[in-house]
Amino acid sequence: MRSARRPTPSHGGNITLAPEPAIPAPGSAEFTRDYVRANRPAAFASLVKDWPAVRRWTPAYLADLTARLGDIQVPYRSTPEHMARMDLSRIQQGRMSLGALLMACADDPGGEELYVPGMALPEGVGPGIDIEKPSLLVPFQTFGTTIFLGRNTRCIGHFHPMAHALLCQVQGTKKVWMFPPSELNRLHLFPAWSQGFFQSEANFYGDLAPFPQVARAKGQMYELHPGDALFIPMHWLHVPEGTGWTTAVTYWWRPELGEWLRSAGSLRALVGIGGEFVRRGLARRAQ
Ligand SMILES: O=C(O)CCC(=O)C(=O)O
Repeated sequence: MRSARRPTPSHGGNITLAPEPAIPAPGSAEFTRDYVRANRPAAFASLVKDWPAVRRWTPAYLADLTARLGDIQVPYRSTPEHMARMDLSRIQQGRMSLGALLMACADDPGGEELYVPGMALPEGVGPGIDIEKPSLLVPFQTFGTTIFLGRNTRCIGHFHPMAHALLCQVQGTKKVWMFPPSELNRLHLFPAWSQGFFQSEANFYGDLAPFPQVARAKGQMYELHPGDALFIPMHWLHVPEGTGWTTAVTYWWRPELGEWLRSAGSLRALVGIGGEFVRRGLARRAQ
C-alpha cells in the first residue's frame, strides 16, 4: 500500500482550506464504523487503482466505446468565473453529442470547461468490464453508478440530501472542498423550500466577497489522483474541481435512520425534499 499523500493547499476567492491527506483504505468493517456511521469523510489512496478504467478511460477510448451505442446526447455545464452569485440557468449549456464532447476533450484537454455533471453509465460501459464495485462497499446495497467527466470541470457546491457516496477518481486529478453539515448555515444555500435547496449560491471559483460567511466556514480539502476514492457522507457540502481531462465514477447508498437523525442537515433536507414533492405534484395537476 502506498503511504499517505499530502495534497497541495487550495484556495479560491478569499477562502483557504486545510488539506487532508489521502490515507490507506481500511477494511469494510472499519469503514462502516469509523466513517459511514460517524458521517466522516476520508480519501482512500489507490482504492481502485487496479480498475482497467484507470488506464483505459481516455476521452478517445470512451468516444470509441460510446459511438457503438449510437448518438448519445448529454446535458453539459460550464460555470463562468466572474459570476459572483450562482445562476443555475446560466451554467446549464444545453445538450450536445457525447462523442463530440469527448473528442473536444481529446483534442484540447486544457480548453474551456466542458462538464457532464453526472450520467448513468450507458449499458455495456463499466461494471464487469472496466470497473468493479470496491470491496469497501460490500456491506451496502448501492443503488446506482454515475459517471462524471469533462475538462477543467467546476462542480457547484452541493450536498446529497438522501445518500452517502463514494467518488472513485478514474483519470485526471481533482480537488474537492468539503464542509460538514454543521456548517451549512454559513454556506449561503438556496432557500430550503426551493429547487436548489441542496446547492450553494456562492460561486467558489469566483469572488467570494458577497458571501463573507463562506470564508468563515470550517472545511477541508482533498486532492484525488487516478485510483483514489473519496467518501462523501450525506449532507456534507462538496465542491469538486477537476484539472484538464478528468473522469470519475460515484456509487450511492442510503444511510441508516440513526445517521439521518444525528445529522445537522436533516431538517433542511426534509424541508427541501418535501418542497420538491409538492412542486412535482402541482406540476402533474397542471398537465
Ligand atoms: O467528480 C465530480 O465532478 C463531481 C462528483 C460529485 O459531485 C459527486 O460524486 O457527488
